[in-house]
Amino acid sequence: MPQFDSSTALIVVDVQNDFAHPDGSLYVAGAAEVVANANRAIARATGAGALVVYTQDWHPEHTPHFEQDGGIWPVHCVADTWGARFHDDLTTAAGPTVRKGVDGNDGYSGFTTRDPRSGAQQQTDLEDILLEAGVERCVVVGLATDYCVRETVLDACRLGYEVLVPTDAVAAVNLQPGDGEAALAAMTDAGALVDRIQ
Ligand code: VGL
Ligand code: ZN
Repeated sequence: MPQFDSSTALIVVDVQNDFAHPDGSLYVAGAAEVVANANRAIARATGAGALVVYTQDWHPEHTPHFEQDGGIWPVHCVADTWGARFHDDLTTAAGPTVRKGVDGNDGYSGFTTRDPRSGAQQQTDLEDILLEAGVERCVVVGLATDYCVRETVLDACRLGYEVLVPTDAVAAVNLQPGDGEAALAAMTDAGALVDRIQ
């Protein structure tokens, strides 16, 4: 796990029941280890006075993001349902939560969401929260490596942050075998430090 300090933020991506619980509709294999290692990172960040920000995928009942409505995903993380809640084992409330996908947008990145029909992009509050806290470096953990972690990391790199991704605190959906590895390679190409960081 990396060293935290007051100019480093820990971004905990989408550790919600639908991704992190075996009964979840989009359960990601390896999520239990992610929860344990995310908790370790949260404890270290909190102890070092670093900002912790959580993201939540937060969808309406119908959105073109879902297969039933023309998209590719099973129904997941519907606002105010069990599936959208943080996994019970996750250390919560160490910092603010940014919800994405509200209004039916695709919300892969914690920083930006996108209308799946028009492609129009919208900002979440995440960048403002980081700016206000004087953050220069982001450590990104959570689910899933090949979707929300990847997009959050790529946006953070684009925005000029130094980005670290501890590989033992992320896990991939792997719709296609190798998606997780490809996502980690894309993050490395974008300038992120992707490693088993102790
Ligand atoms: C995610 C698929 C659909 C994620 C969100 O959090 O990685 N994946 N919506
Ligand atoms: Zn989603």
